[in-house]
Amino acid sequence: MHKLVLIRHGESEWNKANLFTGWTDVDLTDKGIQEAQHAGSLLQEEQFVFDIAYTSYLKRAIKTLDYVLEEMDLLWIPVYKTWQLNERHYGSLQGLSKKTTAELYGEEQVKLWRRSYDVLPPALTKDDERYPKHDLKYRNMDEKLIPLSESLKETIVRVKDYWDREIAPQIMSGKNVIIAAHGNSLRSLIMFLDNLSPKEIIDLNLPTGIPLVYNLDDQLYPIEKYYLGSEKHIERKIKQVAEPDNIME
Ligand code: DG2
Repeated sequence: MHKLVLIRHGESEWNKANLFTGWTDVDLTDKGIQEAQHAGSLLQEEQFVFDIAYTSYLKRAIKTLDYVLEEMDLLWIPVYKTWQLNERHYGSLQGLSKKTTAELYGEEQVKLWRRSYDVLPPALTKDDERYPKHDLKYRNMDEKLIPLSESLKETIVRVKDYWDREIAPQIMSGKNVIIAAHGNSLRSLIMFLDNLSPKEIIDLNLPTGIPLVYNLDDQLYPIEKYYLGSEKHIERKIKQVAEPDNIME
């Protein structure tokens, strides 16, 4: 049996402000740091050990992984960063308030943009300062791969490509893997791991900073999966992601 742990980064500045974030490189809040540290100590208590870690190019996920590994005294393990685990690109919604967008376009439209499988958020134009090619991180990236907007469908293609090429072979070879990434890049991963339909994926919301543990068989089919932590607390956090206007503490 193989163990895989997925963790969405801790609360970010823009999660707190309820803004569409996507590829915007915002930092963790103090609460986000605490969430990451708490996740690390839970994993430590449960005696998890990782051989290798993966994360995105975005600091909210990179720092979350760092805080987790620090708590576990595993800062020494190899960490691979890739744009392919970045959050789904939210197009020209990036930087807009989720609440105001719902008031302008209606709750239903915003739910389609946030949770549907294949509805694309409005695209950026290449002269927009938010176009990733203007960011140092992506300067060597093939322009054909740089998104102007992504639905979950496009996000899955790039996440699955990286999974098949890099992550799955490591797990198959017996390594324990942790992946620190984002709400929608992890929903993408879960969609193909759990073989969910476009209808089933709509209701999947990932809480910030909570380790999601998968036990996988030799073909990497899930045998069991569970969140680490108090069920009630996790349920509240999931609800908050689904309805971010109802801010709870
Ligand atoms: C959030 C997810 O990404 O937002 O891009 O706004 O996981 O990096 O905080 P993350 C964003 P929703 O799809 O839940 O609205």
